[in-house]
Amino acid sequence: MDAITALEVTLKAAEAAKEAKENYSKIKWLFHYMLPPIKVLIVGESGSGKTQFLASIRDKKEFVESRTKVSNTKTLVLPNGRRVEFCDTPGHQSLKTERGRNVNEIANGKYDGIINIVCYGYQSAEGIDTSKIYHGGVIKEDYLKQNRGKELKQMQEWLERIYAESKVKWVLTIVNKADVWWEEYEDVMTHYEDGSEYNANLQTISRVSTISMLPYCSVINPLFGMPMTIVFGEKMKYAMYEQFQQHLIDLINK
Ligand SMILES: Nc1nc2c(ncn2[C@@H]2O[C@H](COP(=O)(O)OP(=O)(O)OP(=O)(O)O)[C@@H](O)[C@H]2O)c(=O)[nH]1
Ligand SMILES: [Mg+2]
Repeated sequence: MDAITALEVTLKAAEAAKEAKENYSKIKWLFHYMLPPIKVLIVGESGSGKTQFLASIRDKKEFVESRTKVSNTKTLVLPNGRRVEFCDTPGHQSLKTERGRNVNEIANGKYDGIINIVCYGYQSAEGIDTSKIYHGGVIKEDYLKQNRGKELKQMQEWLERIYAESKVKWVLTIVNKADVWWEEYEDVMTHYEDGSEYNANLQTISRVSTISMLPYCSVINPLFGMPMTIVFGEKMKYAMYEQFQQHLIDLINK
């Protein structure tokens, strides 16, 4: 074999190896895609941003404005091909029966993970009289405290369904609306971290679950039309999205 032929053979072999590698990646992706989807239940108080969160991770640009009345399922395909099926539930107190159906399925082993959407009391509500919750351009502490109490109360609905028989392997708390509470970062984290009442509630299920928490922003928007101090931008929002995506992959691969 002369030098030119040897070079041609080497180049062809390199090309074939590249093609084989690409095909292998495609087959691996397809293999992941064919696996049964990971099932995740999304819970949280009305107005905490469950539906908007789901839109943000599925790269849907729509702005969510109305309360969810009926639970519904949306699928996300991860970069490696793995499908994740999210069940969005209605958070309003009057819709306890509707979401109760999904919460009961926790005990039946349907869900692999739970995402609890919280927002440090900055829940929005339809038809709210804003004059009752504002004072001097800031939201009244009473309103926020009351909402934080509702968050704690509602989590009991699903916590008590996670017994040893349920398949739930992880519970992730998404502290949503970072654009709204960003300047209170320390207080917000302390409210949900180790040592808090919120965390103590979660620790009651620590034997069967991985418990974690992430700050998040689903959309940058003035709450109740209140003027915003621009300290939080799209770059930070995207960084939080990327952190969430990686975290979800890690939880699934655990
Ligand atoms: N500023 C800001 N607003 C948000 C964020 N996430 C959600 N919202 C807004 O909060 C409001 C409530 O969001 P939803 O997604 O409807 O809340 P939900 O938890 O699905 O409420 P229910 O369906 O009633 O249970 C909407 O106007 C959202 O656009 C966020 O990260 N930042
Ligand atoms: Mg909703």
